[in-house]
Amino acid sequence: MSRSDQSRDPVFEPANRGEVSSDHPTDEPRDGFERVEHEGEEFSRGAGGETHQTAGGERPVLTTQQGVPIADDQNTLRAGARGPGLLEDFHFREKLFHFDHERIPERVVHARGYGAHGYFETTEDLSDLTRAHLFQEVGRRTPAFVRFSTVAGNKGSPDLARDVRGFAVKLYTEEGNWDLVGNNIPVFFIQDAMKFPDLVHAAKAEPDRGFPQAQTAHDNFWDFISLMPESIHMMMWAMSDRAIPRSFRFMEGFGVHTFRLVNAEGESHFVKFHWKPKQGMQSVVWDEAVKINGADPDFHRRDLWESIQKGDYPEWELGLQVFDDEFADAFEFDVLDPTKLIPEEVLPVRRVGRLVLDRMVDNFFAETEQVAFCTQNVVPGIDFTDDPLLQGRNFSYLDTQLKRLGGPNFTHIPINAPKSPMHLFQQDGHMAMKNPVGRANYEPNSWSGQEAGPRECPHTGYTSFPQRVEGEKRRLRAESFRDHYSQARQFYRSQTPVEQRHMRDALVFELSKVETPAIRRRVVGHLLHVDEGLAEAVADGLGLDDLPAAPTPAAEPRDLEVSDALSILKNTGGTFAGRKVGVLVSDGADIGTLDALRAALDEEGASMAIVAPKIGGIEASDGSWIEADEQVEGGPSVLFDAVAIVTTEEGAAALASMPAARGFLSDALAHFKFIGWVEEAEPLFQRVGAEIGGDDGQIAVGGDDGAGSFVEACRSLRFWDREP
Ligand code: HDE
Repeated sequence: MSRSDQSRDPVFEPANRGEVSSDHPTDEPRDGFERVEHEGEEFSRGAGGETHQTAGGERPVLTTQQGVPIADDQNTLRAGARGPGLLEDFHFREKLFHFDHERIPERVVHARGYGAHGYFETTEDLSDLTRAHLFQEVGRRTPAFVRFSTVAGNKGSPDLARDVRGFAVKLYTEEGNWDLVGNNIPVFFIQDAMKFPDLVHAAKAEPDRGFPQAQTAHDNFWDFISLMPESIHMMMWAMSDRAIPRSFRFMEGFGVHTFRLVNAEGESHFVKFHWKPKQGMQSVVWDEAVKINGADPDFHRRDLWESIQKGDYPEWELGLQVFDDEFADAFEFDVLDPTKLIPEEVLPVRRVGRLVLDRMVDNFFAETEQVAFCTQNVVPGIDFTDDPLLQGRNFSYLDTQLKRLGGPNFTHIPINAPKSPMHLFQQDGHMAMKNPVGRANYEPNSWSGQEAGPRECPHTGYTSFPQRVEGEKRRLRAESFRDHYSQARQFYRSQTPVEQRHMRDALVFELSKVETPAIRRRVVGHLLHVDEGLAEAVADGLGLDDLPAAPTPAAEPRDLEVSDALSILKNTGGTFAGRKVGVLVSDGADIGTLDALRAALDEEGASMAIVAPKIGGIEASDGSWIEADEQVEGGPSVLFDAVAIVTTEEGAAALASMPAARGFLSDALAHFKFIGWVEEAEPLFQRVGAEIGGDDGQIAVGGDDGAGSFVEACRSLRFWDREP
């Protein structure tokens, strides 16, 4: 046989031709295709009308983007089996062309994110305050899409980076889309949008070396912070446990800026938006965050995915702080200054609705990646204020979408399109999919009926609040924005001692990564204005010989009332619902104890995962087989909110010889977790140098009440008394 004949050799026949793959996830034809019967054979009919015979009538035929059926997806078209590829191979060319263009620019900030669908339900009629359609009636539901994110890291960065979290909500109201593009921290680093590029450059990887990734623990960030006193308040939040949330479900969200609500009479009130997690608040400890990033860099994604998959839908209440000019004038800070908050004790948060996330996306790229949030997306009844950061954002977001999504028609992508009717004369551009129908593409026009197209409506259309504006055209920072330390001090002093320790440790950790001693000293100088005790403790942690001088403040810091709402540990919710216990087991583990644990956790709305030496599982005390959810190497205790050790003595001894099992227990102890135990587990405790039941955070889970007592203790989330 000559070489040119090889293609006829069966060995070189295209693989799988005409075969049906049995692992195709669904029998359903692709979206937009209907299945039809034709002369006894099944066909899948494309939207364009052409028909393709399915392989064996079971699966849709693979096609090109043009809908042309493909016979061979395994081999390029060649001149002879060992010959050169041919230019006319349109299928190969199209496949590679498309693959080569799969990436779009990642977001310049908030690149790493995870989204879910849900709805917002109004629980209080707000028609006296705003004409926004979604707030007009109790029980009204508005579809919502939420994207959570970190800020500094690239798309592939780990979830547990110490960072601010984005909390961006798109509400598809009947009068258009309202985007509330917030964070999990109620204040921002800077007061003027002019400084945003500098802030982000300083926070992200340093430009000469391209690292560190998703870290503020480096010179550039702290250099910038130390030279920008207005950032000190938010810096304190970023050094608190707010920046290492347990997961998206356990964090608050904030609109940050002061906005306006405008009612049908045209009256305006100021408003600050809050999202309050029904699940309570919870964070991890730093050492845990570091380890989670290795054990499961997608920890937050997985958490949201799993909770929605199992029907445990995360929920937040929408809270409003509503106030008028009189309050704004009397309040001790400028309500337009985004580095300041209004304490809840000064102005209570009114709960007016709930946000429920109940559906994951069908496709991550199409929805979560392509979703385009814009602060300027507001609806009638919601308006802006002159907060200089908000004004700058209104400019920036549209701009960034053009770059990221490649054209002005990104609103045609389903995730961005309003669910209310759109009638406009805008047309054409890249990827236009919704051009106006008919003759008129301008206005005014003298056509009539359908031909005439839409017209503006002064009654129902969006009208801006007619706020008076005056002043000289200058580049100025308002005098009323001068106090940079008082609220930072208030934040620190509102924390529990445990949280204050964590902030001190975070500062020492971050500043110890800063190579330039002068930058470390400058930061400690600022801390003297926040709290002297804190400054001294950080100086000590850094090994400074003396305390640096405090910089001269623009405004002398004041002592403000402590605000309990600012602490996480004062607002954990007192429930263990939605949390997960990792139960380390061995062969022969007592089935009664395991069953009781599972029942008690079920009742609480929590779950449990079996962690075993082998993923295949174990044989329990009654001879039944229990499958493992994690093999101990891949299921370290950092992935769980609490743990239990349910083994035989022999099993515990075997586990004691495994570093991962020892780490499971010693980390749980070091991270202040509640630990359930059975006596037989003692050899493992001994091996890690711990006394079994040695503190009140360790609870015997055997016996009649063991499981119940364990779950009850877990409601406190962590046993902080173990902390030295
Ligand atoms: Fe953003 N921000 N931002 N930001 N921001 C973006 O828009 C910007 C700010 C926030 O999940 C970008 O689509 C400027 C404050 C979230 O898709 C960009 C300023 C707050 C998200 C942008 C700020 C936020 C973004 C990057 C200072 C909290 C992710 C990609 C004036 C209230 C949204 C994009 C998502 C994203 C600009 C400050 C929250 C470049 C100029 C303050 C949650 O447009």
